[in-house]
Amino acid sequence: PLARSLSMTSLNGLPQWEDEDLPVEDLLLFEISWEVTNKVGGIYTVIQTKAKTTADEWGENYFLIGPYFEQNVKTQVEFCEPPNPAIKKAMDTMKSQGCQAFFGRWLIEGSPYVLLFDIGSAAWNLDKWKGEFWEVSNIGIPFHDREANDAVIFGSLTAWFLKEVHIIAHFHEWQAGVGLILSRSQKLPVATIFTTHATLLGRYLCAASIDFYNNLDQFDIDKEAGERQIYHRYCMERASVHCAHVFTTVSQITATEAEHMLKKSPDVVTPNGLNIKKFSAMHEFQNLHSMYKARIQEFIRGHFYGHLDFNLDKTLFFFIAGRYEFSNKGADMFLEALSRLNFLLRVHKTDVTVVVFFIMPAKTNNFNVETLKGQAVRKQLWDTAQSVKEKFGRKLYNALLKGEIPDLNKILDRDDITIMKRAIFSTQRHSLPPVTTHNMIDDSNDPILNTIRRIGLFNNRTDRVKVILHPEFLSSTSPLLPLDYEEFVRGCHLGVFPSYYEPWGYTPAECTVMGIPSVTTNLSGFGCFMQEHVADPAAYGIYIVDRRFRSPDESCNQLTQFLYGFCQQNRRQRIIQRNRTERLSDLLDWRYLGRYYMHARHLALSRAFPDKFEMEPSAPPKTEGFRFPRPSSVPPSPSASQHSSPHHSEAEDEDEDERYDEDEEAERDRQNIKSPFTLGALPQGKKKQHGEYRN
Ligand code: G6P
Ligand code: 1S3
Repeated sequence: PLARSLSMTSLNGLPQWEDEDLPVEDLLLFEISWEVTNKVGGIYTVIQTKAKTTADEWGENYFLIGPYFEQNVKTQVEFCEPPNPAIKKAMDTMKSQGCQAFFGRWLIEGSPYVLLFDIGSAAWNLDKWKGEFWEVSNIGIPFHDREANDAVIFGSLTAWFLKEVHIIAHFHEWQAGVGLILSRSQKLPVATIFTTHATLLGRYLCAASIDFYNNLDQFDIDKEAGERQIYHRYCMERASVHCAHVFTTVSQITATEAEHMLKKSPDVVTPNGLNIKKFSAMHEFQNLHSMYKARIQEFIRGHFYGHLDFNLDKTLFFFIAGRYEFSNKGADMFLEALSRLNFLLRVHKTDVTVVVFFIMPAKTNNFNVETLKGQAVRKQLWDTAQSVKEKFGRKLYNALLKGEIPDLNKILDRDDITIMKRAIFSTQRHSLPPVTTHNMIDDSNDPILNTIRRIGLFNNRTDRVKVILHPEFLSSTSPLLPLDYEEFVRGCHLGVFPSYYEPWGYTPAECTVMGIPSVTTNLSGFGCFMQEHVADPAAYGIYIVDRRFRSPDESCNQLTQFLYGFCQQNRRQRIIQRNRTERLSDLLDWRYLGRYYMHARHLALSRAFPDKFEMEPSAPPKTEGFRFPRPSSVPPSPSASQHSSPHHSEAEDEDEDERYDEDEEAERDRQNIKSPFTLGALPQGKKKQHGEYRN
């Protein structure tokens, strides 16, 4: 329990610390990030999904601070008056000096309050603030680095605001770090936390194809940062880490990286969770898979028009998605493995076809004509079939009314045959189905396209692996593939993320909670977390490629084997595996993982205000201690779990009811396996939680 509780009263409308007892419930928590209401990458997901648990704990005392962009705000924020007079006063002070700040509710689960600073409106202060930042940190920001300049404005506004209210402030990533450095240098009564979701140097060094993990302790980090012209950013990051009362990273692997790249080990590892929605019907997620797979199949019918000589019912959909960092995200290794997989499927004369989607945004000039034509041709065939069907139906109906069975050879007339022939002619094409859906601006230098050219995966008829690069994030309003990302993932069979640099890795985690198997690596935070918590990850549909202790070629072979093994599963095995995958969701739930953030906050308070707060002597929550055992009944790994009977028949594949066998397995496991929630008492809401701090 805390030695004394924290007290605040209002002085001129602003809160002041006092020594009298006042409930800690009145503390305010601010979480600051460039990605609040502003989707750039994975940090947005962290903040957006965690909001609900944090709002449950902190209620009206939880606020997020981010940058104001009109476009984001229009669709995500509902403006309102700040409920807290101190916040309103602080905002008014800032506004009176020309800096625009907006307040409202972010329309996501938990609907937390957001405070957004308009960076442009405060830009006239840039030189002054850069000077002040230099005074306290000796970090000089070059005028041409727009992002770093924005970070100084954002940080200065944050620190200015924090001066007016007393709180816990949790900063994410270097872009938010200036606010932390300034708060500390101005000795504001704020307990600070800094979370890094990657290190700048780690990201740069890995992208340069350097043998990073074997040389972690060898780098001259100042020199490396200087050579890459990120010295000032790296200084901002490193200063934030060292100024914070509590420093956290998203995984153990990033903790080790930080020890070397930022010269500090984190105080707490705060793994990323998700906001898990459980369906009341257990099979709902399987039904959704079926439903969205049908939508993807529809797209494939158009895209491959004239070349649809493969069986869509035996076609598997794989995908990779994320920030377009070709080697960091493992797109290089994935393509190489696909080339090997194509070879294996061809020599073994498998009837399975694999269609692989690359969803990685690049610069484009919209969709290309050939791709749009594909969907138009498909639509035309559909319309033709519908009109012939209608005419056929009418004639049949009339014949039946007369008590006749129509002559089926005459029921279609010459016109019908003509329009059908014309429709078939329109499906002739003289080119292969396109590898990319968009006109790429830098086509000749695009790393994915260049690799495809080198390995020759051009969607030939003989290829068993087909490739589609969709260089834009998905949207349900797309004329090509009208699905949002979640729907698309649900419709696929396997997510493949063989990253080399991946501090956490939300993409495989998202697959897991939707019950879609995925490939990850032991260089990703998620992969290591799963290895630690699941006895036989592959049996649960989490394939972990060893990129740490093997050569790239060996890792690529291992990845190929995973993919090939996956292709050998029958439908029933895939259904069983999806059920198992989905069972791991609890592990990734913020309701479980939120405890590490909570611990970080408690620690920050006890360090910032040692005379007022003290940590419980009990050990900090650990990420270890819980493990999913092997599934009870079915052979553990899919590659080892081929058809259970040598006389396996196609009918077996089609027998979908067999999935209910798996329900029994699930039920058995549910009784034997403890949920991670049993690991220790979870905070039971605000009162009790804060009550723990009391004397
Ligand atoms: C889900 C559906 C089944 C469907 C199956 C297809 O389990 O509930 O009705 O047959 O998906 O699985 P597949 O792996 O072949 O896409
Ligand atoms: C980072 O985003 P990224 O894709 O550049 O932060 C994410 C959220 O913590 C993390 O999942 C990812 O691994 C990092 O790389």
